[in-house]
Amino acid sequence: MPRKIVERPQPIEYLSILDWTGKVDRKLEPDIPEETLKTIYRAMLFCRLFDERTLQLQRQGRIGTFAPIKGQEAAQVAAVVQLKPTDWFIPSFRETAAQIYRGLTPQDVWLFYAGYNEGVRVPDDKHDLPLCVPVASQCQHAVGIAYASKYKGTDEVTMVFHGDGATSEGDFHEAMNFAGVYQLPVIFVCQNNQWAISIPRERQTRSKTIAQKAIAYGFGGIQVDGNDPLAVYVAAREAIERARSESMPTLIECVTYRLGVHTTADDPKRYRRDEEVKEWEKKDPIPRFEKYLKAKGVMTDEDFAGLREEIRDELKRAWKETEAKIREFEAGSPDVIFDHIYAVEPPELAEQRAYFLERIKREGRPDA
Ligand SMILES: Cc1ncc(C[n+]2csc(CCOP(=O)(O)OP(=O)(O)O)c2C)c(N)n1
Repeated sequence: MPRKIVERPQPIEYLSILDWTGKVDRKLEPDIPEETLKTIYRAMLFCRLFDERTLQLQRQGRIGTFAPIKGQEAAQVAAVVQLKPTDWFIPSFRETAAQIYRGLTPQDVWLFYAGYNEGVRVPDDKHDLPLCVPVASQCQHAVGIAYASKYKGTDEVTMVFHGDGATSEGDFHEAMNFAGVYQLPVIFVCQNNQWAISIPRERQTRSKTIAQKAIAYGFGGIQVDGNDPLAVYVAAREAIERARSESMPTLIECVTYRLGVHTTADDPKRYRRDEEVKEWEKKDPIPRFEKYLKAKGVMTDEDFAGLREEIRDELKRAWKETEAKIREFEAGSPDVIFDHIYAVEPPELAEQRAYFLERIKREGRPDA
């Protein structure tokens, strides 16, 4: 027979449990302990307030440019909350909520954006990687780590985050292929926030979903409402289980929205409509989760307000500490910019460092 269907196309599942009005699908609602629900909420709110404060600091010129996460808190926190500390967490540059949940402090993040490498130094006992700016390159790191975990026979799972734009990069496809061929315990979490700087989702790919790209590589993909912490939690739970017990990868597409700027160097008014943003503001994961927690009797309005105050105070203290650290670093020698580049400094860099120090001696510090 010259023509036939080789295989029936695999359908892609879409999962949503808590809609934006606060209505829950009782049949799908996961049984999450109250303490975990509160932990997820606190982490989401913490990062929303952290994000607002970081934007102010950047606008005041106290730190450099950064990528805000406003709107993507549920997709990040509810995905990582079930990882063990020994599992591997690999972020891109927009996973501050997940990074902070995994143990990075606001002081670390601010120090990094103020220009100090000390802020991205991950303690040796942690199974986390520093943020990755080259789009999709972290997918390669993730499959390498997952391959090592499988080779060593550990039960570690690797979770890597990337954007919708990253799915157009060769690195993403190579990583997906490698994960499928070697059946690696890795979970790709795509934060489909609808925009890759000024490129909208519909110009990124002709595929109907991003999740379906997993089919081509021989494993499962699922699309979830990324602003619904319950749906993200369930999809992550299933993917972690599949990775841990069957050593099989999964691609989770979290349909979410970047409510703010791409980075603080960007002006989205030049390419996207305000009405679009307003529509997505209605689907904001934080008020949605508050409605759920209130209806369930887990938290009250007073609890929400109290928590906001507590977090604001914590952030105030954290910035004071960060400023003190910055002053301490500033008092040091500016040739610190040559540190942490190579484990062993190559001769040309040593020459540049010596020239720089000599010039400072002659002409004074450039920042004085
Ligand atoms: C390899 C590479 N190419 C281009 C860039 C410039 N760049 C930075 S972010 C970005 C868009 C990324 O979009 P997406 O993957 O959807 O993630 P988002 O920023 O929306 O979270 C681009 C093109 C880069 N950092 N790395």
